[in-house]
Amino acid sequence: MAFPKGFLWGGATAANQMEGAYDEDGKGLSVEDVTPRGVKGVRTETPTKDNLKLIGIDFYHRYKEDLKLLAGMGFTVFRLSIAWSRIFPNGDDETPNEKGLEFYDKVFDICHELGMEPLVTLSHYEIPLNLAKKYNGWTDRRLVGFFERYVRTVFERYKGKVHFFLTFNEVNSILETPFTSGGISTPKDQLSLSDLYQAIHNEMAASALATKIAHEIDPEIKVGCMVLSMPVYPLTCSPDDVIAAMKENHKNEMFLEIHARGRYPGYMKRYMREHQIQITPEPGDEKLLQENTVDFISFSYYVSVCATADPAKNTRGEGNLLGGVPNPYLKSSEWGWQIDPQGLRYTLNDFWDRYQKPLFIVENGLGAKDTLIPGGPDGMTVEDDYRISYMKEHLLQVEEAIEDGVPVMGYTSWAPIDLVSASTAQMSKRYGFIYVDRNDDGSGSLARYRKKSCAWYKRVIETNGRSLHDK
Ligand code: BGP
Repeated sequence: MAFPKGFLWGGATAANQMEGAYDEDGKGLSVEDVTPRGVKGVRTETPTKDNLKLIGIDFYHRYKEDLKLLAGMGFTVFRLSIAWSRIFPNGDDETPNEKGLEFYDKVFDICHELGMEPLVTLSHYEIPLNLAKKYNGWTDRRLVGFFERYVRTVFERYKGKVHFFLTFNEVNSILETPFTSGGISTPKDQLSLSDLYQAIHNEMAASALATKIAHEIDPEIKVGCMVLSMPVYPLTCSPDDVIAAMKENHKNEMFLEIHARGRYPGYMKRYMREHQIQITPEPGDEKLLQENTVDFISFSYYVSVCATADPAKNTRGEGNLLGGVPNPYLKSSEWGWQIDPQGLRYTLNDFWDRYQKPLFIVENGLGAKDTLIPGGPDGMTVEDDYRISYMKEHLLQVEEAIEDGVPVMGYTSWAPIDLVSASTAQMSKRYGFIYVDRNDDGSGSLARYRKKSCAWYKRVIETNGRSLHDK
């Protein structure tokens, strides 16, 4: 029996992809409200009707029913994010928006009534738009102060209600999507490496500061970093490819080194030197990072990729924001993301070997097209055996890692209920155990229907993973 007692089972979501109500009760605009085509798409000046996130799946008004459906699967944890712009509409406001705070009070209270521990991301691709426009996002050190005010408000307000916080969602994705991840308005092709790494440094300082403040306000709080994990394998066993893969991995591992060990790794100093990257840390930053490492490491896991030193083979496939050379041994999802369950076992072992911090898988799942048919407990359903088999394969690898001796705190699948995709802003890229009747053109009743995977996951949770071995 591999999954330990108390293993946290649940699902993961983000405010901007689910809540809707983008301008209700004093909420300000976030960067997501002006990116109707997803992270790599165009930006608009003001929100446009074709942006599905403005309504999302209307969680803001349906949270009670939705939380009940999730708890119905036996969830013991529910990952969600707080929309920063609901609490500080412009990001740089002096005082918080009470209505925004009240909303999350209600959500957290219901989570507890239903037996689910909230796992809260403080910043999940939804930086207040004003901070992007006025300060160029995290390139400006003043954001550390604004973030400090926001997190202090949140930690104080929800003291006793939230015990697990994550600072920045997929913090390393800023390398690829600086606007979505870092509120950086400068187009990526014009952004200097110095500005990019200054923004990263500012986020690292803000993350350490948040960890410090959380522990001061409530020593019971556990703070984790959240990285986009994506093992990079050498395309061949040529030593050149091995080094190419090592260098690609370093770009992402740097974020873990800083969060878990509190210092910039040597290879990063070299990279900065060789690329003439100039950043200006504040006095005291070194100590701040050193003294406030995270309590645990959380990560998303969807894909692995390859790297090669051979320019002729250096193509780029699709994959969760950060991509790489496709692996000839793996199959892909309908969106071209390569599926590699063993990569999850590998990642868990790798992170544990290096950092010796408890690990939490806070995103993993299959984005697929679903067909609604009559049946199921709600009159309509989806026979999503492909999703069940994806999750089963991955969870069996989590079990292997636990057998390997890796301490895994929990698993929250992305996303337990269909919501708007981050990369493509589609509804049709569905991840849920619960179907939401909304289409890419915005039509649909928003009704919820439990899919076949819903009963399957319920049983996995109820048996603490033992049913994964059912014939
Ligand atoms: C991660 C994000 C999520 C989520 C997920 C699935 O990158 O943290 O917000 O959306 O991937 O990606 P997508 O929605 O693009 O399919």
